[in-house]
Amino acid sequence: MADLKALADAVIKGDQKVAVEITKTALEEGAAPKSVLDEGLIAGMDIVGARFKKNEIYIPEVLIAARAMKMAMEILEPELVKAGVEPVGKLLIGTVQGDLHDIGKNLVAMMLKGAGFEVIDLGVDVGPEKFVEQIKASNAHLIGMSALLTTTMPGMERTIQALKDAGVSAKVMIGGAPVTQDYADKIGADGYAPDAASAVDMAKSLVA
Ligand code: B1M
Repeated sequence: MADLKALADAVIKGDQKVAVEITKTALEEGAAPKSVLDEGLIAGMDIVGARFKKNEIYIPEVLIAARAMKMAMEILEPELVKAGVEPVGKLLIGTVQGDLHDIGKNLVAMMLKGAGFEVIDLGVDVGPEKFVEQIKASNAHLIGMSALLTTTMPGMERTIQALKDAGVSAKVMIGGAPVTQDYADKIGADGYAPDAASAVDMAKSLVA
């Protein structure tokens, strides 16, 4: 039987080729897609997240690991759908209006995918109206907003207000270099995370 611990190790090392090979072999041998996800890909990304939090590894290693996970997910995803496996939660994410920074937002999105979330990425420069329109269309449980400029942070508050006005009950999580817990509290966000690994913990607690 394919070694799912070796799959987790391949993700941790960012070895795309091995991650894809083991995923294919595991499925061919009849492993349950959910086990491949939980014991292989998510187990690997959990360790990556924990090491990133402890500053044992840095952004480039996380991006490489996330890429390996993404390649393996492309093979696994159709099998998960066939098997009717539900994601941990559905999250809509975007960088707020006027802001084009997306490296941190992409990292958060990748880590959340690695943790089993379905992620709909709206990209950059996302205005309140688009967040409202897309949350209604997707029925996502969570909205994630990223801002890197002090001048674009108020877009988070405007979006929260627009969501309230539209009667949307999805939880809101925010982050980005200038964003703080105090700011999150001030504008009524449900959660704040200082980094991508903490964003996974926060998202899990918000959908629990
Ligand atoms: Co710009 N930029 N930039 N920039 N840029 C900063 C942010 C800046 C601090 C540089 C500086 O002056 N020292 C400064 C902002 C000052 C401020 O407002 N306080 C700045 C500025 C001023 C600008 C322009 C206005 C410059 C100009 O044109 N005059 C301009 C604005 C354009 C716009 O957006 N409208 C601009 C443009 C750019 C580039 C396009 C050149 C490029 C962006 C490329 C891209 O993203 N595709 C760029 C870059 C790369 C930076 C720096 C160098 C790096 C940002 C980054 O990617 N960090 C940055 C200076 C710096 O930080 N050293 C700077 C790495 C990334 C992984 O971290 O995004 O913080 P970060 O994400 C972290 C956490 O914050 C958290 O998790 C991530 C991973 O741990 N997180 C979340 C992020 N989002 C989250 C969401 C969550 C939870 C956690 O929940 C949903």
